[in-house]
Amino acid sequence: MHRALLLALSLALPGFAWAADDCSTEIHGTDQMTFDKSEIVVPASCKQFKVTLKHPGNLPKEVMGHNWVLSQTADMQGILSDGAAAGVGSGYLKADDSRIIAHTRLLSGGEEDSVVFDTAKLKGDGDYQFFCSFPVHSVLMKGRLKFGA
Ligand code: CU1
Repeated sequence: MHRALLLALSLALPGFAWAADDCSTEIHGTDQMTFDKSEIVVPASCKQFKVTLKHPGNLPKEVMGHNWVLSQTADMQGILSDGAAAGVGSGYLKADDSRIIAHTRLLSGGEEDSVVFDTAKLKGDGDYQFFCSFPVHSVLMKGRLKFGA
């Protein structure tokens, strides 16, 4: 194969599966205790979806840590209560919490993390929230996730 074509393919392929149907998104959590998105729409054509959380702030996770957690809206308060009890060392999430559909790790300023989850876990008529499980942050740091819209 032609060398330039090989190079072009190798550059294009790693991101291809995500780029084709926009099966990924990026969200920022800040030192101001906010997310920069209040809604995420997962296209029905996506078998998997990737969320990349970035924390462009400067504060350590013990002070202003952020994660991105996805669950059914009805499960959110229980996950938050158990997460607060689990503490910062556990990323403010109970270990192996089956109510959590997907989550990143808890980030300090300057860090980022990604999570990929199967959209088979979502229903088109489901009611889903994403949020940060650091205590109290979810008052501001939450939003809706819709599947198949
Ligand atoms: Cu947070």
